[in-house]
Amino acid sequence: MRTRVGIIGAGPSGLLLSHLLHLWGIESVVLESRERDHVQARQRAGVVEHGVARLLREAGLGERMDREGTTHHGIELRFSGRSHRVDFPGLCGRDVRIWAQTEIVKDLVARRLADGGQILFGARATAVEDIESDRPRVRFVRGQSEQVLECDYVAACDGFHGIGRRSLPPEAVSTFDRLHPFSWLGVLADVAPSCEELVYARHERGFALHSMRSSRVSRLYLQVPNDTDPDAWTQERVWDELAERMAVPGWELRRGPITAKSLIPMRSFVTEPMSHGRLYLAGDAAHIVPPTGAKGLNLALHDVALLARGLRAWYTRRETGPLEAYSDTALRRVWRAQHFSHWMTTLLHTHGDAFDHRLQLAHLEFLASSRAASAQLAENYTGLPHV
Ligand code: RFL
Ligand code: PHB
Repeated sequence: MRTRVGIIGAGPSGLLLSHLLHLWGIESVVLESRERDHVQARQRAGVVEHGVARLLREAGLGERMDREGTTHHGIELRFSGRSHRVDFPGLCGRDVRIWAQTEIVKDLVARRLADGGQILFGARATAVEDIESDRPRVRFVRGQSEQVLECDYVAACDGFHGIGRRSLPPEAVSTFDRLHPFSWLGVLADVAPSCEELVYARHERGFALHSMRSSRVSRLYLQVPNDTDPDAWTQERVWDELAERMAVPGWELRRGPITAKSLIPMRSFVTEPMSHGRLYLAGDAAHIVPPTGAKGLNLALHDVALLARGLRAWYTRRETGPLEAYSDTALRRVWRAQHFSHWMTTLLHTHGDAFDHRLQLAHLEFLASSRAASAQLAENYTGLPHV
């Protein structure tokens, strides 16, 4: 099998890359180890930055996001039993869209298939070879047969556990890693959200986050120890803990049946550079951030927009500059997001000793009283256009 761009992974990054290339007349094949139903059902991110929402619209993928998603003009920070609203448009002139990653993936799969795109579900890539030549190849297994996809370029969009990153020569890459000593217990509940905007709460018992998926479905998270067994958390215990950590006077948490529970590790990770020869990494394959800053999905989509532009410059004008600049350009945004995600994580989670807790509270008080401090949060959360 032969194509121009071989893409490993049908998560948001692989699918958007394939779609953007198609819009510019560049053929690709997507290899995805899981089946379509599984890919479309995974519960993950929910916040789409201002610029990423525009990118999706420009790519013809904004229609359902604009009809069914909602625009959020701020978030609420809660600490010491009080609340501080960060007003995005007032502080930085931008907003965010609440639109689940699962929905973005559903739209992308439907659109690629309607456009005659090739997504091979159940096709697990096992090796990427000859990346230093101009004919790289991806070996993959589908059913009982082993096959080879020959390409001009390979894009590894296969997430943190994929094979793309491991196919870079070890001597050519550096990695930066930090695993936080706590995780999130994420739950999905059939109940109307108890707030109009996302609530990020810092509490002595640990962090809590209230997000949403629709007017009838809430998405909530609790900071828990790394070795937590989600089954040890009964529905009642989850709700009691959320209510206690998010409590402010006059506010009540609505409860309803919890339909899904999972444990989410909090990790920061970066690979440098994000390319070698004709193999390019994008999204979680190259970097992951703790979800407190809501950046994982956004970074992934920024990466592939950049990579698609580089490939277009090559195929339409034989220009190599944009592809050569891909890694450096992407990494500037990645490190900005790493810093913001790390900062939000250490600001809001219980960790360290009493001294650290006092520092957190001092910083939260500063955020609540300083426009400049709040503006920094708003700029980073809604997405920096110039990075
Ligand atoms: P994805 O979404 O992980 O997609 C990678 C795809 O590659 C496939 N794959 C392979 N296919 C073929 N051959 C192989 N050898 C393969 N190995 C893997 C996988 O099956 C998969 O379909 O990466 P992508 O596209 O880069 O997108 C990144 C985002 O998914 C990610 O950054 C965010 O979802 C991160 N994240 C969250 N971000 C937030 O901002 N807020 C969240 O609440 C949030 N929750 C999460 C998350 C990531 C999670 N993972 C990856 C553990 C919750 C979870 C559970
Ligand atoms: C989500 O809706 O899943 C979500 C929102 C904001 C975050 C993390 C996750 O920071």
